[in-house]
Amino acid sequence: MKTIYSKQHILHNSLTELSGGELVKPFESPDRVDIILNEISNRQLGPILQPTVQDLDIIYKVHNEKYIEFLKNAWKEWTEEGFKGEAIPTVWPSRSMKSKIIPKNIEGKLGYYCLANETSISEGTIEGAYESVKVALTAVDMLQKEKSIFGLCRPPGHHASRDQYGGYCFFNNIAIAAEKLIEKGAKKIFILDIDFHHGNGTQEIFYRRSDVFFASLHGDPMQAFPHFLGHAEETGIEEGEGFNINYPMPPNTSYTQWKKSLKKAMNKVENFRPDFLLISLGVDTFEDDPISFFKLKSNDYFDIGKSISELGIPTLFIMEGGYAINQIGINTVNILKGFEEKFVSI
Ligand code: 5XA
Ligand code: ZN
Repeated sequence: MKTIYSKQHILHNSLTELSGGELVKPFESPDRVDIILNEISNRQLGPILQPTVQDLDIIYKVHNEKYIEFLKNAWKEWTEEGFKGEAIPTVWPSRSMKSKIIPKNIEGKLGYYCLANETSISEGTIEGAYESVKVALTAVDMLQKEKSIFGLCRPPGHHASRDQYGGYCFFNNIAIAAEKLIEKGAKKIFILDIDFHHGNGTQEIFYRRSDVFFASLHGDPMQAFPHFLGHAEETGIEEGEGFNINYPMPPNTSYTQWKKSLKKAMNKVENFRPDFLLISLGVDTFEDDPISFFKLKSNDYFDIGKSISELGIPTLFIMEGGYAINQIGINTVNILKGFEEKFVSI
């Protein structure tokens, strides 16, 4: 399987994350990519390629124009205001403040466009986020000829909604990939999100649509980030009714329990009969992940890959989360190897 990644992901290299009331080194760090690449090389998954030149205007199909403008200027406006640290909001249009007017000042704008303030913006953040989109778009181009591709996106994307960033995400890479496949003629796309966290951004983007089915397996939002979306009752609206499905699971969920949800989601894939399957691939379901609470083991990831491959659908894997730094490479490559060894096109 070919892997696409951009050397330039390093442009996004924030030094701080607000976690447990402290500013810590971000869990979503550049070395995650190096460790995955190392494992890909050692286990000879396949060639590792840089993204090609891409028309990035497709981002406007997924994200709001003012949001993109905000991201482009956020770091400049923050530093011009004289702030010394990395950009983090302190105030939001919360339930008791209903005005829809977008503030002019950067502190207000950050609150308007941010959904979770663990995610700092720093010099190069937006440039890094564009690189991640290029990876996803290049992977789409190659998927036309291959049965499967791995887009090693960093920063990740599934929390980014039409006009909000957070959860380490700025542009929704997988949603942009889906739009590009549709632009190239695909009629039906299935996005299966197996990251520990609910893909709130992807859900929001496609919630009214029937051409992109979204299914997510994740920690119950009553207990886990992003807390305010990801319940089983969320099934889509208008034309999208019935094309969104969530499988929230409790703390300490084992692979046996998790796989029951995977099987249900796979039934949905089979019934939908998509042209392409897109996987939001997070390995923060791992038992030693520092910010999550499922109990999957390294060998389980091989079985996940094998199971998904049994669907026999051309599949694009897009990297999302995973922070157990010593096992992130093994767990990620186990999924991809499991898929490769089993895939038979139907
Ligand atoms: O999939 N999303 C993540 O891994 C980020 C979660 C951030 C929690 N503060
Ligand atoms: Zn996650």
